Amino acid sequence: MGNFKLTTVEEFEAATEKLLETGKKVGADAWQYRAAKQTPHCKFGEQGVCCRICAMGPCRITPKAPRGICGCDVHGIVGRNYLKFTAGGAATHSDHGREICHTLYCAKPEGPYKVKDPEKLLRIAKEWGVETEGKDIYDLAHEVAYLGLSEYGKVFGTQNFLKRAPQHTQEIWEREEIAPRAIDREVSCSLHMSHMGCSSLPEALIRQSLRAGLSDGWGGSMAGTEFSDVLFGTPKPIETEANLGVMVAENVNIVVHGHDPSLSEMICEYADDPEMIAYAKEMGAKGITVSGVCCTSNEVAMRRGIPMAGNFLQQENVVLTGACEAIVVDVQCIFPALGPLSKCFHTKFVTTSPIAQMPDAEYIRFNAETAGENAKAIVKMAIENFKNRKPELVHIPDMKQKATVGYSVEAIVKTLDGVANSQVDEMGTTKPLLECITSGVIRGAVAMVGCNNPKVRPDTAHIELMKKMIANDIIIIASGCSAQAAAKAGLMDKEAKELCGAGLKRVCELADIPPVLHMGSCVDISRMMILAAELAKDSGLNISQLPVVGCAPEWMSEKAVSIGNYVVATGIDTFLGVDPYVSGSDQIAQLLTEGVRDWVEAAYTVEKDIDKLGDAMIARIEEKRTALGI
Ligand code: MSK
Repeated sequence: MGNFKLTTVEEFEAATEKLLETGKKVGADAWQYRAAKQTPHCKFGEQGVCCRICAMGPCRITPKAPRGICGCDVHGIVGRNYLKFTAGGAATHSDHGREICHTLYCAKPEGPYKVKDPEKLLRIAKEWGVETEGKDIYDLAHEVAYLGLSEYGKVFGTQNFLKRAPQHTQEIWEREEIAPRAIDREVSCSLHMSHMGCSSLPEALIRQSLRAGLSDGWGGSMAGTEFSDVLFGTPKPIETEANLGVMVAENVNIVVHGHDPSLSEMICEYADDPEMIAYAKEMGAKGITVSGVCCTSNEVAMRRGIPMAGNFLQQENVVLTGACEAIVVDVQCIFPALGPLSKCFHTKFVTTSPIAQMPDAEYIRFNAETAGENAKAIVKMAIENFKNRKPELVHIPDMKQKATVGYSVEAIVKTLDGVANSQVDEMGTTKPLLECITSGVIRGAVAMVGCNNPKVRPDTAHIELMKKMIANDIIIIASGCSAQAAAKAGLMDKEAKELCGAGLKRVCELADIPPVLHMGSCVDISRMMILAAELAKDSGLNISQLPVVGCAPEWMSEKAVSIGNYVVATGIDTFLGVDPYVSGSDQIAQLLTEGVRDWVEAAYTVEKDIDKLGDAMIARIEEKRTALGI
């Protein structure tokens, strides 16, 4: 195994403890203290039985008060809350996708945004029936971007990307009336249905939850992923590093955080500019280091090899190092705590989007038309802040791991081509991967996704489950903060093959891959849907027959529920380690964990015991193999 060693959760925690000590010296608050003050949580909220959708309440359901003032029972209340939660997630992902469509619409040959993957643009144009012959690539980009934007409010029909799914899946969506129409329509329809005096029938509420989820996964998120690839390049395997040790004490440290790559791509461009590097040196630094947190980090790691400082629950830690000149955020998953925390240090907390405005921040409004100037101003601000550091507060934990990232579907197909032990197929199919699965060299795959949540010891569930899966020859595709947990631990180092069962280890060696493949950010779970669709088409099986499951063991956001709904609605069993506030209704819980299987051939499993969750996933994968006779 050479010198390879995973970073343990105990080591993470010891490093965090030391940073919290620094925080105490300057009177900084932290999520660990706030979580303690918020515990125990409100039981009504946890069970989903509190209704505050009209001003007659709030109504809380108890044995003595089994109905709200309007007469709605607990199942209607829990179901409406679940649908609203989903709509929040679908709106968020999809609005991200809309921003990316808009950025593509603004692309120009002279920049700042250019078309970096014209082949992908041509593929999408043909798929959508757009004439490509003899067209200037930028004219085509604008035409396709306009069509992409139109998907949000299309008057008739369903989402264009649905045609990427296997015929059988499309038929299910039609039959069950969950094929998403206009993206915005599914969000507003969800809010309409869950308004006072509309739906309270569990089946109707859960059906719309699946539909709104699909409008995200096969609509807005897919647009976000596909058009980001067109603009910034489709990811290919690339080396990077992960954990706080990627920050460099002698350099100006800029940390990008959030989700939208339009901002972070520009920051990376300008941080690399010789003029800016010279300016940093003039200000006493040796250079400029850009690193990332959350999904913005995943985006720039996959395309540029920018190192990953950490995931969701590590966002405060980057400031606590005392070596962060600027934490620059765009949208989603940003703690408002970063404002007051930054004030305890010299750090500039820079918000950039009208969507995510927060107190105690410097607001530099970023938009596609002025992106270059905005990014330059932010990089300059960080450089000029270097001199304000308090050296006595600087401590960067000496902790990082190597990681190979950048496994888009295209990259996975290309990389695994040639690995299967017989009948290697031509480029462009998933057949080599299928061959590994049907021969049993790989038993199956788990899509590991989602956040951290203080309800779970941070990163433990991600890491322990991944270790368990790969030891059982189950390959992992990971995204979001789950991917970063893996990278920080060392599971994206190719040497992690040593932790695999014999079959997966052999595949890792032959294909020269780590056993946990980094597929990107939260919106990139759409890549996983495309991979599942291709595997089904190439094998002639239904998606639900594939030995593949999804898992979000530490999820926390509304987006995660929307994701779970589209993964299940695509036919993939999904395993959660945190309850989605539905335990108050046995009818809603039954629908999600069993009933929806009759509609979409998959369902949820919720299990807080991580070991049992892992066993259940392996059992499900083996069950599917047995059913296929492989
Ligand atoms: S960033 S949604 S904490 S995965 Fe996409 Fe991480 Fe979850 Fe945000």
